[in-house]
Amino acid sequence: MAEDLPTTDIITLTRHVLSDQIRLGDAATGDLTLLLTAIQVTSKFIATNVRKARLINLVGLAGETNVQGEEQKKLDVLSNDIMVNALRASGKTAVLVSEELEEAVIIDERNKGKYCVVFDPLDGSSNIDAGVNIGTIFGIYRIRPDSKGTIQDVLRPGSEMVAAGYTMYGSSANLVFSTGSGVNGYTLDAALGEFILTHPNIKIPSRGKIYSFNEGNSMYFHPPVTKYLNSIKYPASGKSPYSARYIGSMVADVHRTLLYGGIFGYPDDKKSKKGKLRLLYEAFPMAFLVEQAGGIATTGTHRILDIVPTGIHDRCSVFLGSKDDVQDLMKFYQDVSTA
Ligand code: P6P
Repeated sequence: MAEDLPTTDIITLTRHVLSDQIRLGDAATGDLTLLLTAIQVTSKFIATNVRKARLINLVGLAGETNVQGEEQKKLDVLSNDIMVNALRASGKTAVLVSEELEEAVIIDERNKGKYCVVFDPLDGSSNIDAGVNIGTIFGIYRIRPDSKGTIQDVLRPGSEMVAAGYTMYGSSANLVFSTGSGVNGYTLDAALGEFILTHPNIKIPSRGKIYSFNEGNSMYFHPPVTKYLNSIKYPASGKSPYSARYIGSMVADVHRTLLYGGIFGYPDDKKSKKGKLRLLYEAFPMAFLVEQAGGIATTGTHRILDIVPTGIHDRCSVFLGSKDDVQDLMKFYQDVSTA
């Protein structure tokens, strides 16, 4: 629960990030603060368009398909352009990776900065027309020392990210992010045009009562997943079964998991041999947040943040959530490896 924040002393995202910069003293140049401010503006802009999409007929197909071969929705295209333009104009970025762009964007010398941003501009877009919560997911690397900013600066483990977050567009716009010292949540006050601190220092419960998997893929699941799910659906005597909650929009499913606990999974299976979710701009940022909130993010056998990407659109198997729940899942993989 958010502590009772005094209404005459609202903490905006900008003020909160600035207080971080002041705390770091001379070590902070202010560049990350300005970058996060630019990202905040993109979230406000995208939120506005998502909210009025139905009114100005922005929903529906844009007539194009993206690198994933998925039909692009108009809001996808718009959100990607908003992000690329604002991040380039910030003068703080060197490399951009977007789910919507086949190649990485290398920023021109005049606008080049020292950060790389990987992002999914509008994740869960298949839900746009149904008015279900969707979101922007982002992760930030600092370019390597002596680098001029190349694709090698983003083909690094998620553990080398300096910040990560998401903005969920639903009944309100919620921006949740971390710069490596815990996780904070902000809610957009549209009248003020400011994200206000509403969820300080989010900590994921050590165990939850919810599992979030697309069980429509059950026939393809590998045995450890099937055995784990059976253990929480048909628990030993005396225990209550878990509840199933699955929205099909990662930002919404992860947001609920962060706040309520439990486990979210999109594992690799016999159909999606490498999994479905993207490593760089879906799994890494969410794993960063979940670990910062005291949870675990794994492929079942490996810590997600330790994976070294080989390509900017790599996929990976994802289980994340409450420490105890994810450790229970991992035991079923260990049983296989020791069998
Ligand atoms: P499925 C949305 O397309 C997405 O990338 C994630 O937001 C979500 O978790 C997943 O795919 C849903 O996939 O196969 O259950 O529709």
